[in-house]
Amino acid sequence: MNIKFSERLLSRLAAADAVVAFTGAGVSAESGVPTFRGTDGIWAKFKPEELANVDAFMRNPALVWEWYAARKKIIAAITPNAGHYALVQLERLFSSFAVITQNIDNLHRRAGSSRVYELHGNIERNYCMKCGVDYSNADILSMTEVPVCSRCGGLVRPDVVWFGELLPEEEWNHSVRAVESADVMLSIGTSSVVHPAAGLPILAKHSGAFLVEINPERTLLTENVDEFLKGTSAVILPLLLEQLVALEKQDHLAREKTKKS
Ligand code: BJW
Ligand code: ZN
Repeated sequence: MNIKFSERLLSRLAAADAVVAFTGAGVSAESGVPTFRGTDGIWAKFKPEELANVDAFMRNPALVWEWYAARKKIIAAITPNAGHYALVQLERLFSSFAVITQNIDNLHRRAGSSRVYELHGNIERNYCMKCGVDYSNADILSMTEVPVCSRCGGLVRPDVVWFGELLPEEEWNHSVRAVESADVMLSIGTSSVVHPAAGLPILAKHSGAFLVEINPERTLLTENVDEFLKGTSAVILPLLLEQLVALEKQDHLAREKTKKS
């Protein structure tokens, strides 16, 4: 595919010291993890409130666990895609680069991103709601009934953030700090409907960052961004990386020439 990004976008990126990539379910779609909303989303049939909240879990832990066990299996079997890997390469071009993700699938870390803040938890972890002890996915998936704690008999739940729950404080604080000092923020593959995470791109813009959105569809954020790059993350991110590296090479050659003359 041949997309030529704007001079404005490339020069803002080339001049940036600090960049933040804020990601959502769309980034993992091309790895085979279904998104939440939209016609193909995992919630096309279920309302999020029916499964992703603590009341639903207490009412019917077997149903909620059935859903998480299925997703744990899908996620364990897939691999990061070209979008995740392009973010790993981009990290090397800036003095500060953070990935802030709403995704729980651990694919950014598996791809090799070194600074990842997970705002909605991680599906590879589980804990007892009564005594807090951790359980691995291997422990959980070997159980045939609803997982209960072998130490205290409490219910075990996935370590993810459900509706009405607070986001992990440390991850949130680090994210806000990274966003406030970003020169460029990329919002990638998120519908921008779930708060407080959806407020981060707006915070970046108010703090002076150049705001870019990558998504095949327009979202609630689109009218606020400086550049909207329409397309999927596994296509757009590698192209952006390629054109940025080409620009840096040109600049380097130009500087070498000036030194010689
Ligand atoms: C592609 C693509 C490709 C497709 N390439 N792109 C302010 C206003 C209104 C409500 C609230 C508010 N503040 C808080 C609330 C309540 C609530 C909320 O936001 N509700 C809204 C739905 C209205 N928020 C909360 O409850 C949060 N907690 C909180 O606020 O605590 C304070 C509090 C305490 C007590 C009482 C009240 C408040 C917690 C939110 C937790 C969200 N958890 C989930 C589940 C995680 C576990 C799990 O996975 O099972 O997180 S919900 C779900 O949505 C998941 C996601 O991380 C999150 C965001 O979804 P995302 O990533 O944007 O996915 P999609 O599917 O929506 O979009 C995919 C996008 O990709 C689309 O745009 C596609 O076009 C695009 N795409 N293919 C690139 N190849
Ligand atoms: Zn326990």
